Amino acid sequence: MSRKAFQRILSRAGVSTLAVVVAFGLGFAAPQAVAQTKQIIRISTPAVPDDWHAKMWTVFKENLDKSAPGQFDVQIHLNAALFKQGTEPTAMARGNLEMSAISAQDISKIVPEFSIFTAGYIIRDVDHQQKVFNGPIGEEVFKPVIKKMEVTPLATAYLGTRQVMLREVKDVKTPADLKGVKLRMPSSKEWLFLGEALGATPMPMAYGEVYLALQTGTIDGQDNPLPSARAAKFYEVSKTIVMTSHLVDAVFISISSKFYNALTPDQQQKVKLAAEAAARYNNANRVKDEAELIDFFKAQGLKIVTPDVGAFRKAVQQKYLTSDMAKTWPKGLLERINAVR
Ligand code: KDO
Repeated sequence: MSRKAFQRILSRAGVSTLAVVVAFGLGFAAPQAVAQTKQIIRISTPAVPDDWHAKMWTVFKENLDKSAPGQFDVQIHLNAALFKQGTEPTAMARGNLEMSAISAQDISKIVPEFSIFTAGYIIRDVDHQQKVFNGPIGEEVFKPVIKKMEVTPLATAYLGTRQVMLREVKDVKTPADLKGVKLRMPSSKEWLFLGEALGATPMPMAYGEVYLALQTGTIDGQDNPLPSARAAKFYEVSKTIVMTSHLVDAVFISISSKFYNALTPDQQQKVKLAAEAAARYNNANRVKDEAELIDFFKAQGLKIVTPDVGAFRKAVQQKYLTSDMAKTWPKGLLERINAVR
């Protein structure tokens, strides 16, 4: 074929003259190579722009653009703008979304035994969390996720340690002090169970509605890690933080298996490394924030309450261990999690 004829075909396909010249200059590259398009990676998250697990997606994008130049078009959608909170796993399984950071509660809906990670006071701290999920236990518990959900977890991001925040000034020492408190929880039965275990009256609500609900008094409080409370400005409409530290929370950076399995091994490796870099960035910043934020909130006029964490731990653990949920937990897993040091 002459260069002119080739150029006519390609220009109808939207390929520029420059690309044709370059292709011929390189010794006639195959038309597919010339017209190669980037693979689109759509990301959806309810995270607000100022939060670390929103910013981590830019780290993901930059890493991938660097390691696999020209191969991917990473599109980041924050504030649940693309998919509603909690609907991301289904969207990924169906191939309508490529990536998200999903919660243990999302996973438990399909993989009930994963609910062990939704239980309060099981994971001790960020180091424990990272060791559990990056070690043999992680490998084991992610297998049914990949199999049943058609979603592949790539890295574990520390969301932070959840604390209770209330819109009024209140002294809370034990779960009994939360009796009748309308505590917003994310909308799933695993989350509501946690709210109940804390002694409160849980109210399901999407993350994006929490600020207004606190402002208007539709709810009395909500629980989230301190960095998220700063980023979403919940402190502007709260007066008390009760340092219950009830859940050392994670979100799992995950990818649609349909999409991931269609990548070359080299691309898979690069996507995974980029996800790990994003998680590292998030984790380091959240840990730093958690150490500094108490002072920030105090300066904003909030009352910081140190409750009887032992009383909360005892009540919450008791409620979980005697629940139907615990019956789905693989035998010996709790002991193995506890033994990770
Ligand atoms: C929330 O809705 O309280 C929560 O913290 C739950 C998490 O699993 C996660 O979805 C998170 O919101 C969002 O990423 C927003 O920070």
